[in-house]
Amino acid sequence: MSETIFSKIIAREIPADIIFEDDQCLAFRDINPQAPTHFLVIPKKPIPKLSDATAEDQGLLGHLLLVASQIAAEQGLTDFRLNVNNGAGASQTVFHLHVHVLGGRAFSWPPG
Ligand code: DGP
Repeated sequence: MSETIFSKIIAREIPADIIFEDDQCLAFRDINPQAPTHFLVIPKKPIPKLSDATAEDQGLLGHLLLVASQIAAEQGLTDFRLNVNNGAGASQTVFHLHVHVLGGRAFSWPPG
């Protein structure tokens, strides 16, 4: 997989407002927030997009969701939205899997 802006954030080659890190993942605030709270949870493993994940990534994918929920609670969020864009047609722009976590405002349904 080619290098992305997120692999550079993992490697500390470019700065980010990192709010959580463990051996499997990193969470940092989105540079272009779409809600009062908007952070991204990414695996350290360079999976380009969700549909590239395999059965061996099952535990990692679950971990990303649990970390997202735990950080949301730490940020004082009770209601929040998770979003994963898979592919350019779904508005994915950075091809390193990431879970958007947004909160602090009301969200409509269906999403745009
Ligand atoms: P997506 O469209 O799902 O691929 O979302 C990519 C998100 O990544 C987008 O909301 C903006 C964010 N982003 C892009 N470049 C950077 C960066 O250099 N730093 C941070 N913190 N976020 C970034």
